[in-house]
Amino acid sequence: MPARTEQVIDALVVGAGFGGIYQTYALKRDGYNVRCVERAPTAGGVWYWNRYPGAMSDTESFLYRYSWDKESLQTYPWPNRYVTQPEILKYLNFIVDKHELREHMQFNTAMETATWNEERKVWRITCDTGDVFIARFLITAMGGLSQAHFPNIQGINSFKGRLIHTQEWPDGIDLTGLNVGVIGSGSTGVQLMTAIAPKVKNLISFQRTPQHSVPSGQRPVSEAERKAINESYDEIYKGVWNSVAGFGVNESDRPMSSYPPEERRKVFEFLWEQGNAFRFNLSKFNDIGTNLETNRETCKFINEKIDQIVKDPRKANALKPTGLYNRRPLCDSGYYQIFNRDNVDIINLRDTPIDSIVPEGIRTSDGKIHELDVLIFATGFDAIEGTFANITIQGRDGKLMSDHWKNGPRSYLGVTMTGFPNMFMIFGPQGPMSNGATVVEVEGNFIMKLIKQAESRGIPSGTIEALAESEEKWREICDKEADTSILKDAPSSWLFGTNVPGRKPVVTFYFPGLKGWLAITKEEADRGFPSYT
Ligand code: NA7
Repeated sequence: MPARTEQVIDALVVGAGFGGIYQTYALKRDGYNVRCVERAPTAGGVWYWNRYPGAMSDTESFLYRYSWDKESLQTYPWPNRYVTQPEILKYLNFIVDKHELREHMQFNTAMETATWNEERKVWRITCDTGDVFIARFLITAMGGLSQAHFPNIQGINSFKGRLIHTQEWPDGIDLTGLNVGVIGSGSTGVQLMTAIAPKVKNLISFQRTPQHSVPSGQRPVSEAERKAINESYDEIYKGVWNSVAGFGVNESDRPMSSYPPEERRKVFEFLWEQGNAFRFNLSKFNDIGTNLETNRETCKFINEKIDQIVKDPRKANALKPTGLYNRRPLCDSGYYQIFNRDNVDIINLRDTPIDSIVPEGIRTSDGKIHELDVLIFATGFDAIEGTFANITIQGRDGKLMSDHWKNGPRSYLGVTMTGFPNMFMIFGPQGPMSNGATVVEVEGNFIMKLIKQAESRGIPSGTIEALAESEEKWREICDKEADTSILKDAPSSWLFGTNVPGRKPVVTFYFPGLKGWLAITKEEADRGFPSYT
């Protein structure tokens, strides 16, 4: 790789997804010389990579966008209740062009190393293209879910058909008339299988753990609805910033026990009809995620729905979770219904685990070979830690980020780390557990405040870095907050780093979400950043 000359800039943003686009905009707006590098050929982040059939946001359209571009908030079209992957990709690229950010962006460029120079108080960043940046500020916006988790199943390399991971979806592949197997039944697997079932010859879901899913309620949005939303955006966002999850739901303050038993069923039916996993979870009962009785009653309702929808009792039994409703909530556009099709089957891996992948397909423990043309891995992500796995970041005194995270990913407030001055993360570990499109904005705003605070200590030499005790205390707070949640007992979950063998289990989110995080970061700024040095 030919060495390129060093580009001296104020700030380097890594990643041009939702987070990186906003950070690039905010830095440019405030007069910084900013560059943004992105490994994909265009902007979009996860929405560039995850273009499998059926990919859609399950945050409702009116909030799956930026609040700061008030004009686009009012005028950019979104015809349906949810935006699909192509629509999101188009929107993000529209924003990039509208705000003339593309000229600050360099695509097909992956960051490889970042090294802090204590003497010069700058980061030296190298990329796989040979580019070298010298920047006072480094902002990683590479997404929490950007490294595919590809489980190493015995015989995987022997398969004669096509192997695909959903986040590396090949252009132009046509599944029509093919025998397709899917491993993975999380958000991705559910969306994918629902979309491809009518097209493929045969679809087999190789399901390890069934999950509860509720209807998404995807539908067109009328002009009158859009007008009403446009007129109340200020109020809507006030509500979002004052909520835990930030999904535009009026979060209930009533436990299920406060509803008479005969009313609960009606409430559940209403929630089912209304659609949306976050509304289902948060809008009527406030203790689905914290109270075992409430959680079990919720499971019972969803399992009854599965029994009503799925005609074949064998398939219905396979689809019904036996555990709690404690994974990342799912919603779908007719997932359970696809199992009424003759061309769709389900293999319950709890009864017959995968023995191995063979040239013809998958062999299960009962000796049966399921013949496949295409095998799709909807097996999720090596979340957060995986994002940084191929990058070497070396902070003050030569400290490696991988060492700092040797007991699992950690941060202060999700955005900063002790020993890594003037480095900020969007979607770092222990940030607010809330709607991603909103989180990137509030984290981005806080990062701008931190940058200005660093500069108040001198330009170009000012630095800011979280105190070791702040980071330690934050870890304790996040652990304690997660302790009251039933989600922590999930069998495997990227929210706790337990979905990838070998990773250290860790609480990766701050459970009180936006409301709690905004209060803490406001106090931090109002008091002159006492948790930083
Ligand atoms: P998830 O939610 O992590 O789901 C991964 C799925 O893959 C889940 O059903 C896993 O089963 C399954 N899996 C993983 N490894 C295996 C092996 N070895 N054998 C069988 N099945 C396996 O990823 P998604 O992509 O669906 O969603 C991630 C996020 O993207 C989601 O939370 C949204 O925020 C968007 P398991 O349950 O572990 O038994």
